[in-house]
Amino acid sequence: MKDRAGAILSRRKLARRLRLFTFSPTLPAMKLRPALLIGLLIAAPAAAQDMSGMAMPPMAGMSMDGMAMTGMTMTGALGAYPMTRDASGTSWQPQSAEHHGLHVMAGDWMLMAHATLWGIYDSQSGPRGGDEFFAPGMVMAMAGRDFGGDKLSFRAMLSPDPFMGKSGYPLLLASGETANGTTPLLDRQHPHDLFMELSATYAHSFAQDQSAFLYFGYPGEPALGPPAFMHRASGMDIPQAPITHHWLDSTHVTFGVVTAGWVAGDWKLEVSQFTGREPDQNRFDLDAAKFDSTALRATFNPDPHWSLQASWGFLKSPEQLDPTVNENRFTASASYVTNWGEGQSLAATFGWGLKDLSDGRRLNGIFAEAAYHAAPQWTAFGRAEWEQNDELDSAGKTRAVGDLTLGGLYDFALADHVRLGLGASYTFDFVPGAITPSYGADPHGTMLFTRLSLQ
Ligand SMILES: [Cu+2]
Repeated sequence: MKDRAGAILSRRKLARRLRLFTFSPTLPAMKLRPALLIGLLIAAPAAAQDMSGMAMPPMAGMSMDGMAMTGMTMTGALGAYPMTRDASGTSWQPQSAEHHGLHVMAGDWMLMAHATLWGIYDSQSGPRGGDEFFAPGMVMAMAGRDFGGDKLSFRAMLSPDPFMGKSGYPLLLASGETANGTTPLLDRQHPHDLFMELSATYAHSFAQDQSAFLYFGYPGEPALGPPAFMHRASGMDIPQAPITHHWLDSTHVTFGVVTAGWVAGDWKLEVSQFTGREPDQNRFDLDAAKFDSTALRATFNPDPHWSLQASWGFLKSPEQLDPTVNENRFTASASYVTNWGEGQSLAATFGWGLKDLSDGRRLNGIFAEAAYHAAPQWTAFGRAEWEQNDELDSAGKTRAVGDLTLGGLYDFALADHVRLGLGASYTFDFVPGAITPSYGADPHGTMLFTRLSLQ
């Protein structure tokens, strides 16, 4: 009965939302179908949440506990393993990771919603730094249902990043992508696209723990690298992007991805065909899909605490400003998560990425990051990075640079599924003597931030 009421409500909301999508001038007619689908995905969980805010009895499926009581198995989108293993795209993390999201059953469909909105005051030192306030984040909606062991799921992820402007935010030593289509974005982190993921996944079970899956995303995330930084347990509490983003996980927003994979127990093997070109500077639209690049990834979760992956990708002409250069990217990473007590946990990831460029340049990047929840409200985090970068020095020389970020966050529970966090972080930047003058003495960055989470 509640489901039916929800459906009626969502139909009305849906109509409103679809109008928004249909009138978007940047979407050609042939691309409207995914937009409609996504409108539906976003409308349905939102409508269900509206219901819970009304004078209705709490719904049985509102929490993980509620779900367990109804006898639902919370399995992953790609096979018969615990859902907490699923991270961004088709990537895995340790299944001890906390699962974020509001859950509602609507008939046979399980709907989930999750949102994070940051408000960050950022001050980066020296001539190449700057002071700015910006508000990154994401809103994610998922819908999944079982067909006697097989599983169909949809995911939509949107970001408010484009509203911060094409040139993103100040971040010393960050490089990658462009704000104007003619010069590279340096010492600034690019905004993510409004549409970060619109994807569909179908998984077919063969036996108890074996399955094959097909993932389509436009945009989506190919099988390359660890889970994207804002989706992995060790990185999601850190307000800034890693400077090694383009060495490891920058392909998380790719306009056109098809991934086929095989899950056998704790192993996953997958292959992707995707668009090699990074998103362009117009962050509100959908870029052209080319499917000209390939990636392979092997993932192994030996126990609930660990997730290991190794991947290779051939990226055809990834950079808009360097279109004749192709890239072979190699990555390997290990993630660890453990929980104890109520809301206490430790999550850590170590990763290496190599950009092997077709013009002979070979650039390595390494990062290690951790988030420690001493109590449900308290988080301490840190990230250390080192990379070989050939864009930061205006002479084009390859330079080894690094950073170390330390910070903390306190979360206030505003409601059952809503938290407001206050935090601060400090970054030490390490720059070789040869380019020190342009960064000033003792380059560093400070961030003061709030974070609103719906989870
Ligand atoms: Cu990114």
